[in-house]
Amino acid sequence: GVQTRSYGQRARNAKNPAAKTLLDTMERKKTNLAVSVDVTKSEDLLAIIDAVGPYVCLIKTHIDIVEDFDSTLIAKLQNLERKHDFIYFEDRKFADIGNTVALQYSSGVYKIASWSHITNAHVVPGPSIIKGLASIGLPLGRGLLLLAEMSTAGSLATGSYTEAAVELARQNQDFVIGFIAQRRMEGLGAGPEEASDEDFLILTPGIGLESQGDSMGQQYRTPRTAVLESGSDIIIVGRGIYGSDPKAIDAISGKARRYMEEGWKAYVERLV
Ligand code: 5BU
Repeated sequence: GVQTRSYGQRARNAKNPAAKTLLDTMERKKTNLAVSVDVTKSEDLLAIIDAVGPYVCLIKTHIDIVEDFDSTLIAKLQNLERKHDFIYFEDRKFADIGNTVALQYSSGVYKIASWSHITNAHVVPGPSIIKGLASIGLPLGRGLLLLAEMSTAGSLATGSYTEAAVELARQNQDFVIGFIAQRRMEGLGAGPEEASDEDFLILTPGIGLESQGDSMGQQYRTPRTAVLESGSDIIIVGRGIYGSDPKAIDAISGKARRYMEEGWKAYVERLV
């Protein structure tokens, strides 16, 4: 089930604008690294994004953990997006009825849909959550990831739940561009030999080279395991890059480069 087409080939076939931009960026910058920047001060957030920007296709945010958020932060995030050529993924994990998620996505303090190219949702509510988010996101050219699996020990998102997430994605291919998952699930169009023109991105968190996990259930696997063995398209790395000291900007750049190289090497090996 490992995807063997190149990111560039897949970009050419992509219909959703966010998926197309993401795949094009990956091919152009030669990176399948997303950095998850989970810090609480906007100054640190901006400095880390600036440091890892050259090495990423995607920056993942949890905008609601920023203590000193104000609307000027969005313009600063967008300046970094232009400077370094990546896109944003707000890891909001929507989980409510369609009407509520449409409001949470478009409104409030964060106005996520206005700046975040990609967001994600749990499938607990069923198809209505996709309908609600699509009512806001589709006209803006945004893309949605469904949470098919989680990286945590004892996750309940397994088996028939994961299969149901795949089925919901298939029914909404204009807006659902892929999954948060630990592997490319069976039956998802994987190579040139498969006639299906469906194409879903697999984004995998829980990636670390130095640590096995944390004290709160997080579990880490290497970029190589995720990309080469499990068919993931994008590795998501947080504390593995900025964890030891969010102020040590040179060390953070160096680590981002290392994860980028590991992820790309595994992808190139997978292509042949
Ligand atoms: P870490 O510092 O690399 O452990 O951060 C991982 C990030 O990915 C963090 O922002 C989580 O919220 C996010 N995440 C995850 O770790 N595992 C999951 O299954 C999902 C999201 Br979904």
